[in-house]
Amino acid sequence: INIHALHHQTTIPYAYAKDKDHLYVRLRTARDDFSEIKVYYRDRYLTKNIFKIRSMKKSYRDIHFDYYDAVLDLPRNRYAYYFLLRDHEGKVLYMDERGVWEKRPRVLRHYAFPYIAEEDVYEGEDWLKKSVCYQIFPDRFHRSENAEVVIGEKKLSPWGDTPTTRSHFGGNIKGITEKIPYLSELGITLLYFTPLFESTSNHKYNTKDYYKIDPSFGTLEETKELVAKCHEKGIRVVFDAVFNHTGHDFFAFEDVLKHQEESRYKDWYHLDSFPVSKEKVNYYTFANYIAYMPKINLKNLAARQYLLDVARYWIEETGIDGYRLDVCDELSHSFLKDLRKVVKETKKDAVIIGEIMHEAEDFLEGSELDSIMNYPFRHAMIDTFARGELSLEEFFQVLIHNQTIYREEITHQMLNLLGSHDTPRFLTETRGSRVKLMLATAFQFLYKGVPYVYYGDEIGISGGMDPLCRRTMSWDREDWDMELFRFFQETIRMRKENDVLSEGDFQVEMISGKVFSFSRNHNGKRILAFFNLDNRLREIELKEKLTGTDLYTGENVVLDGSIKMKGLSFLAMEEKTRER
Ligand code: ARE
Repeated sequence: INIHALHHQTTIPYAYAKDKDHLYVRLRTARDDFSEIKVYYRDRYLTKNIFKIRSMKKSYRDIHFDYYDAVLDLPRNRYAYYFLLRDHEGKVLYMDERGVWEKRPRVLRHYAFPYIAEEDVYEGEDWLKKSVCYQIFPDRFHRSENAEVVIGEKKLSPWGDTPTTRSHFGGNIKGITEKIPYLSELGITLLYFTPLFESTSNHKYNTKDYYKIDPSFGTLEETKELVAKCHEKGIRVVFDAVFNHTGHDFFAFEDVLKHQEESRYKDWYHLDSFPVSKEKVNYYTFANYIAYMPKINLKNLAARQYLLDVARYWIEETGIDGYRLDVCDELSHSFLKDLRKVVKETKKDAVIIGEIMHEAEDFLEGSELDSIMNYPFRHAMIDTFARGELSLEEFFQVLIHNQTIYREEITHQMLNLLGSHDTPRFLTETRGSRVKLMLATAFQFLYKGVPYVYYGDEIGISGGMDPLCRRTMSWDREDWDMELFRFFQETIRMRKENDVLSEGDFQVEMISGKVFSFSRNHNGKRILAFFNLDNRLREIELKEKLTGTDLYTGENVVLDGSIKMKGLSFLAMEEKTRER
């Protein structure tokens, strides 16, 4: 037994309220060390040592560890508990608040989860985990000629040209509304737009006016119409909120530039010295020295209130379903907690998604965000599906780690993307291999978490780093990779028809060279998927005979003792209930 591997803590993700009547507990051990683990628990005020006992289930496993968990309940939700672990030879260990005991001590000093306060409970957002997300970069999606837009001095580039950092293509809000039938045809259910508020750039991350839709995109009325029509079609909408920085032409920063030390807005920013100057960039900005994006000082209560009002305004005005927060990891936790209150008060089931490219446990405990853009997932997919750099053992190590650092609900709500407006497109990462894109997409949709499609990936648009990943969408079906498009449609349908994919667990079943299989299990239903990432045909022995239905074709599948897979292929099936 590896005692060093044993771990429990009374905080997330090892202990937390699942809902107001249930406590989730987890224990980590070295892989394969134990045959049985039980949790003993009782009301913490009960003086008699009469414990309820629950066997713990092995819910996760990675290269090094097994993770056991159980859900406990007690009438008054005040928990005292300890663990009993039995190894394969029958040897017993105990774990209590003080650590691991090889010999049972006279008194076990139990762990305590003192009380479940209902107002602290995070239950997750059901609609979010069932979503299929689609990201749109508004300047590049569709240009309607019937829109009320003001292009001003800007010269528009011809639709289809290669974008530069400065090009404007004239995509607009009405244009998106006109393409709702397309979005329905594709099947997506959640739309995320990069910023829409007034701003001089094509990407609009330098906000000039948080209360105004950019005139080149359209009007408030057109925006309301877009959201309402999306809702009619069962599509939720999330706006981008840039609360880390403003544009340098935002009124408060302009006031600072004009009145300097006398400006009543000087504390809205982080200024190094006076006079503040855009040339010297003697103030904090987004990243370093990006003069046109001065960073907001969220410690300042007036600045903070301003942004909270903005957040409330757009939900009330348009009915949107939440926000994606730009540079979220540089906003303060205290601001995020306030923001959550405002957002939830305004719309109970609205969500907050953070743009955080790294691990984000602190943000995802339940009092701040509901989800993040899962870039670690993207990196793992590129390293494995596009480049074949990680072994499958390493790949799953990364993915399981990415799940086990969060509480359960969050793992179902992570936005699992293959690319975005800030990264090369996946098809470019595969050097144009559409088969690899299809395999990665299939995996993404069969995996745990919300699948996320970057506009145009579904028709075969490629493109390297920003600005090349921001090409215009094509509306000429002659240009499309129709096979790819139909594949995306089918994959989205498959996801939506199978709740196991949005609710179920994730278990790696087999790894053999470049072939692997995994299962998703929920309420007695089981989906099994096999992938062959090798270019060559591979035949793999199976432990048992498997029968089921192919999720794509609906045909019966019988795997009698082995599975033969063509190079770069996959099979997803719902398994028939096994007779044991
Ligand atoms: C411009 C250039 C880029 C350059 C960037 C930073 O075009 O090539 O990388 O400046 O110097 C918006 C525009 C961009 C523009 C940028 C600045 O869309 O085109 O880029 O403004 O003018 C970090 C942040 C993350 C941020 C990315 C871009 O953590 O928040 O960088 N993403 C958001 C938006 C962007 C937006 C902004 C922020 C600014 O999604 O579109 O940019 O509002 C490591 C780090 C990450 C880092 C990442 C990439 O992984 O750990 O934290 O992300 O590298 O640099």
